[in-house]
Amino acid sequence: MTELSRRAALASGMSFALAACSRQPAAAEPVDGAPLKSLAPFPVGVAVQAAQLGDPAWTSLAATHFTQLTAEWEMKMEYVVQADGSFRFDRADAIAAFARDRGMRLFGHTLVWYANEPEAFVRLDESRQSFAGALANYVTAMVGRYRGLASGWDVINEPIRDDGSGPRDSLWSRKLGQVGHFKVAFEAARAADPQAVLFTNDYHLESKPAKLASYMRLIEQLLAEGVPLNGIGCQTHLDADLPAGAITRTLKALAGFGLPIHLSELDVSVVGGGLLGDRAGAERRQVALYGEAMDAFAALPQRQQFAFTVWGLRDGDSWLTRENARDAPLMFDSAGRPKPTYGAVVKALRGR
Ligand code: 9MR
Repeated sequence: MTELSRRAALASGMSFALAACSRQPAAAEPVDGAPLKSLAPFPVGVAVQAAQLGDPAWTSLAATHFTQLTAEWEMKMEYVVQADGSFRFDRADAIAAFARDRGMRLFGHTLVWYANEPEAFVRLDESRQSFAGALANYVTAMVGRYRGLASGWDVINEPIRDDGSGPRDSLWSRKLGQVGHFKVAFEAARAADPQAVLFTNDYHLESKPAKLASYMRLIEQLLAEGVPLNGIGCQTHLDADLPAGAITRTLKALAGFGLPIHLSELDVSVVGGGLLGDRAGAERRQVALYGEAMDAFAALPQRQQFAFTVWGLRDGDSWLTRENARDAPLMFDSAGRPKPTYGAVVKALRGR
């Protein structure tokens, strides 16, 4: 089993386990401030797994603060594309219905990702045409199904190598070319929903200047080639030792394209990075980074503020705490109580 599929399997099993054991009294309302959505003049998003929709503590806390949902993994090929090549939409539909019923926006994540290479695509014949047709068919099915509800899509996720040396190789780039696979996916998405904002999205742009530069070069090239990309995602998975100023510089640089920016997957690990062993120091830096992230996002031109999204609601919901139970990367603790990171975000919103 690959690392990714191990994590995916773990995540799916765990999410049900978490839902089952968190049927407790509803979480306390935040004590130190108004709901985020009443303070933010732009959408505030949170990642969701379908099982969490059956957890009243999760749904009431999420609906109190957030106005947009991103499926954490159930709208990816790893769940949607089955071994025989057919698609299953049950969980994506459940998430979409919840968003619609609560008046929230849905954000589509993600259509094409190097980490998802389903067997049904791998075994397609070598003909470039049929591979392109199959990918376009998938994108059309997904984007068309949620047209009018999904405000945007991560069309291609994580295109840049970790060392920043250029775009990654993947099944998609090998079959269709680097720019070619962007063209196929973005053009199909654009045709299926003319209104949705179409993103590429990546991580560690704040801590790796070479990766940021490479990401920006790719975006420049795609725009020059006429790829209908019109949004830029900055995941913002951080370690607490990230120096002050890095988030602000990164968002400013990305905003230079003039396109909508999605701060798309914020969390700050207190166990990764160079502050291991200094928990109090890591937590102080974590609070400061949450504040800086909101300050920097709120400082962007209004028309570029697509959404500010956190990658999970409560610490116990996070992919990071599934990897290391000592981590606590989010704004609410596992009981749903607001943490100092939440306070920093509220303060940044009030100080705009
Ligand atoms: O948090 C997600 C986790 O539950 C899934 O198992 C995993 C594989 O689908 O993906 C995680 O989310 C990733 C996101 O889709 C892309 N950026 C990095 C995120 C954390 O790994």
